[in-house]
Amino acid sequence: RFTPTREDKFSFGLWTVGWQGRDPFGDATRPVLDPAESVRRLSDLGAYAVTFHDDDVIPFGASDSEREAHLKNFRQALDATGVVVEMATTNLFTHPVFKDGGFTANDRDVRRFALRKVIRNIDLAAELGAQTYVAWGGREGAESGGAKDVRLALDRMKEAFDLLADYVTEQGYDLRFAIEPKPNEPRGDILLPTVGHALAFIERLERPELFGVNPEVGHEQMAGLNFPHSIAQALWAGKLYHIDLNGQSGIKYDQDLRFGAGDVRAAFWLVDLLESAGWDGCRHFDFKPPRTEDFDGVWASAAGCMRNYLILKEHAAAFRADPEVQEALRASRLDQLALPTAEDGLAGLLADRGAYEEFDAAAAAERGMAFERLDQLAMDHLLGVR
Ligand code: 3MF
Ligand code: MG
Ligand code: MG
Ligand code: MG
Repeated sequence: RFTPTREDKFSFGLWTVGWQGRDPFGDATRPVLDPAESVRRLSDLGAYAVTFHDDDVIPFGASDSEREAHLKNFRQALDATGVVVEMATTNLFTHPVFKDGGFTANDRDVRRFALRKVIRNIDLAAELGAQTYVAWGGREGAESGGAKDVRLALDRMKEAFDLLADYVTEQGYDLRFAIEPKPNEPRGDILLPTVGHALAFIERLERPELFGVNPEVGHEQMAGLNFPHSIAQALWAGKLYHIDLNGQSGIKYDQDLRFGAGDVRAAFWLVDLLESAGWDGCRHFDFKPPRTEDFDGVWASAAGCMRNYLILKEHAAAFRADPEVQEALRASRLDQLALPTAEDGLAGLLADRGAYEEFDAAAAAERGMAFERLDQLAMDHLLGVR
């Protein structure tokens, strides 16, 4: 029970289990982890796929022969385990050259270097069979008002994504982009801070169909937003191309707790939403095993992400199947929300005296919505007492 299988399509970033625990106040607490070892251990735990930044597999500045050796080692582990690569991304944030950003750095030569770095890894992503290319613009932002002309920076961001879309189209790659929003950290303020900002930006691109979003639980919650609501809007727009699952406790630094930790109620509604929507993407974890942990703790943390997803999935399914819940949903008039407001059209609405002239607003105002009973049923299911 709650044992992951490949069919669950769980996926992990190599940088998650590979995080050495370096933070702004402390040094690494764990040694370097060989990506091949990560692939093997994640495979043993039941994961289906891994994802990576270029620099997670090939250290920045590696020579061509070093690059080949690192790739060979990584490929051997993939082949031996059957673990697949479903997504890849570019590190445009660690090296000091990106201190003012990649696609929107004020320095033009840095922007050109950033684009070439992305294109090089897109070739590798396509070769390894990834279907999604994530772009998190962690350094695209500012600490002070005069430092960034945001309208010009958005022009440069659009220019970069348009060029990348031309590139994958010309190469004939079967690859879509997923933009990952984040409000702040490491920059004081980051461009495209929320799912909503990213969705609006995508519509201004030349090939919007190639772009969706990669929302991360903690990133929206850092801005005090309701993550399941953001995911619902992304699904509604047909733009949920990928997801970063993790845990976060409220508005503070990016905690990257294992999935299910932090706001467990948001996690419950998220799993309920993804499962009832039938979303078929990988359940991808972007978490950080806390720096208190040794490697046993790292693997326990990774296993916990999958276990919590499966527990919540079972509880959400039980919630939806419960006859008392179905009755409570009707009492809360969720069935009415599914009906068009004016299937009789504008003329019908205007001619309907019951809609306005004879509408009894006082009586409608008196009707309770019965949401508290419904939510307690959810709570009972979430806590496993029903
Ligand atoms: C930072 C992040 C990133 C992105 C990654 C792209 C290092 O808060 O979430 O992880 O997810 O760069 O996938
Ligand atoms: Mg992320
Ligand atoms: Mg993050
Ligand atoms: Mg995070």
